[in-house]
Formats: sequence, C-alpha cells, structure tokens
Amino acid sequence: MLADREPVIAFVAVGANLGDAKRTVSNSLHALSRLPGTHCTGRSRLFRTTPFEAEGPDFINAVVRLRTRLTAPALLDALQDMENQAGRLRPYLNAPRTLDLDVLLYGDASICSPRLTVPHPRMWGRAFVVYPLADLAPDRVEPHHWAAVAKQNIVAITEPAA
Ligand code: PH2
Ligand code: MG
Ligand code: MG
Repeated sequence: MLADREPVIAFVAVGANLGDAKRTVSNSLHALSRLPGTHCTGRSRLFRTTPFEAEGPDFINAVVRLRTRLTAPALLDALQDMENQAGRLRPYLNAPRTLDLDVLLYGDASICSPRLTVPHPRMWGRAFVVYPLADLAPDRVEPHHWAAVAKQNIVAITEPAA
C-alpha cells in the first residue's frame, strides 16, 4: 500500500525542445505534483538552454523537488507515462523531444538497474541540471560543480517561485 511507505525526497529534471516547450514544461511541473502519493515541495525557475551534446531548438529546463511515497521504479513508470502523453518519440539518442523527465536523486539511494541509474550519472556535467537544482538545494551544488558547467549557455526566463 502506497500510504504505508515512508515518503522520500526526489529531484526530477524536466526538459523540452519541441512544440510549445515552455507550456509543456510548466504543465508537467503541475502534473508532477498530482502523482499518487506525491507532493511537490519546490520548483526551480524555468531556464532557456542551448542543446548540450544534442541538436534542435533551445530547450526549456527546470527541476522539481517531490516528496513521494512512490518507489523509484513506480516514479519512473509515471514519468514515462507523462512523456508518452506529451507525444514523446525516441528516433535516436538525444533527439529533440516534446518532454523529458529524468530522476536525478531519490533520497540518498544508489540505484543501478537496467532501467534506472540514480544519482543520474551525468547530472553534474550539465548546466541545465546544476542551475535549476541550485534554486532548490543550493547546499548540494559545490564550487567544482559550477566550474564544470561554466561554459554552457543557460538563461533564467522566470522569477523564483514565491
Ligand atoms: N537533455 C539531453 C541532452 N542535452 N541539452 C539541454 N540544453 N537540455 C536538456 O534537457 C538536454 C540537453 C538528454 O536528455
Ligand atoms: Mg534527459
Ligand atoms: Mg530521459
């Protein structure tokens, strides 16, 4: 039973660079807070970012903090359902996408399964993760993390949430 599980703090990265990316990302931030057994406890600003090791239009990126009773695989299932509902296609690696939802951190769990690796193995090399994560958890971002992404192009396009 979901209600019997202890909640876990999870961070999820949200990105899109096809269609109305800003609207899709904003809508998905709200949809994430409506997942079963889940509350959204923080949303970063939205950022416009240059594709990193990818192609296509600029991305809109953000990060959310969730307090969730979903297991990590159940959370991943829910994220993939949302991606599919947003019309996500996967023609090739890092193809432009209508919505990408990645589990960055799931409590202090280390997970290495065929479906899911947590902490996300590439998160600290990506400005589109480091900047929004710093909005929510500045203590987790250290000087060497900032240095690693310093040359990547990223601009905040919204104000911090009230
Ligand atoms: N996602 C990727 C690869 N590259 N670049 C930006 N700017 N934003 C992303 O969300 C992104 C990316 C793979 O998921
Ligand atoms: Mg991704
Ligand atoms: Mg993904």
